[in-house]
Amino acid sequence: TRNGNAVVEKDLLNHEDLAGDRGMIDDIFDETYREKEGPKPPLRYVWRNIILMSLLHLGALFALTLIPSAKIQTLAWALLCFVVSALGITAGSHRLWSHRSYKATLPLRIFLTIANSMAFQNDIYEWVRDHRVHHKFSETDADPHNAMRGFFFSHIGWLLVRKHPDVIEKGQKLDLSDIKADKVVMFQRKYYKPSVVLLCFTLPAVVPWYFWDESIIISFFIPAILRYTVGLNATWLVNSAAHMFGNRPYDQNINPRENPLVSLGALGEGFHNYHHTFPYDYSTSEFGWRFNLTTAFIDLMCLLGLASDRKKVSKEAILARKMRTGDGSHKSG
Ligand code: ST9
Ligand code: ZN
Ligand code: ZN
Repeated sequence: TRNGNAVVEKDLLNHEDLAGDRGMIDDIFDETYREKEGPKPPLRYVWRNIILMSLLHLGALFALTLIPSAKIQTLAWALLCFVVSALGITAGSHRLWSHRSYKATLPLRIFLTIANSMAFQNDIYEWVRDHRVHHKFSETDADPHNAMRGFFFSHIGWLLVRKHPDVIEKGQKLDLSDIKADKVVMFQRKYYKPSVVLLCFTLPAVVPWYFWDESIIISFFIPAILRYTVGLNATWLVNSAAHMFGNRPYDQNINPRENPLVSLGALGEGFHNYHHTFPYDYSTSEFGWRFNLTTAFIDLMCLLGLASDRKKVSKEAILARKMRTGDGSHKSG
């Protein structure tokens, strides 16, 4: 069996810390779903997205040529914007809102929502909906970035075409009541477009120009355009590379892999065989802070009293799962 409900329940029972009230979060693989028979629906290109994504990536290439002329403060600022916006995805829409793997107080949720708009990866509500359906129907027609359709589709292609009807059909049956009940998330959804203009493009560009007289071209292309494009690709590599390249120490029957390189760029999100096996673990990895700035951030937030209730799978449950369904790679390293 793949990581179906029975298996997950067993892992849960093995660990008392998980008995906390995560509720019935709809992120567990559903092995009863079958893809529809017959020919697949034809691809329907979304030319607006194809053009905008091409322009964005051309802009990012141009930005690379500007790096040697940029001030050091501007590069440091771009890196800071990268880390903050990435945390809005990893600690925010992913580990907090999609998987409910820890709890966050109002001030932290406000910070993560601001960081999330800076990352411009669709509003939290839409991200969570797509992500829960990705876990529940992983690598089928109902997975928005189904890696069975190849590297390009799971990386960026899925954002350039209309969704497979099964994504929408299955997605509409998900329980999103916890997300709808979060006023900060629904506020962001209401004001999403202006929040992106302000936080993803304007703020990153204005700071270097205003505070240390950086040229307006460099201010716009490096901390805004290049930082945004790198953040998108680092995220997309989780869907593409980490579903294809790496070991499967926890469950060899699923495609997601352990990919330390992806983890490095995605602040800890590349341990993807672990994550699909134990989606409720707040660290998305067995190894704490190793290649995992997001886990360090969440731990710091707990220390400051801004977060609590981290869900962690016990070492014993992890080992039992490795022995039962792993590929044996954990023994060699
Ligand atoms: C981006 C997102 O890049 C990246 C997400 C990556 C996920 C990563 C996962 C890995 C985990 C680890 C995290 C690592 C992080 C590392 C960070 C390090 C830096 N369920 O979508 P529409 C319905 S975004 C239920 O338009 P189309 C719904 O009614 C980049 N229902 O479908 C909806 O209406 P509403 C920037 C669903 O027409 C309606 O259908 N953004 C679901 O097929 C229409 O929805 C862009 O580029 C569902 N799942 O269009 C925009 N889905 O919303 C890209 C849909 O009102 N998107 N419905 O309820 C689009 O333009 C379109 O979505 C489309 C499909 C053209 C792709
Ligand atoms: Zn995945
Ligand atoms: Zn996930």
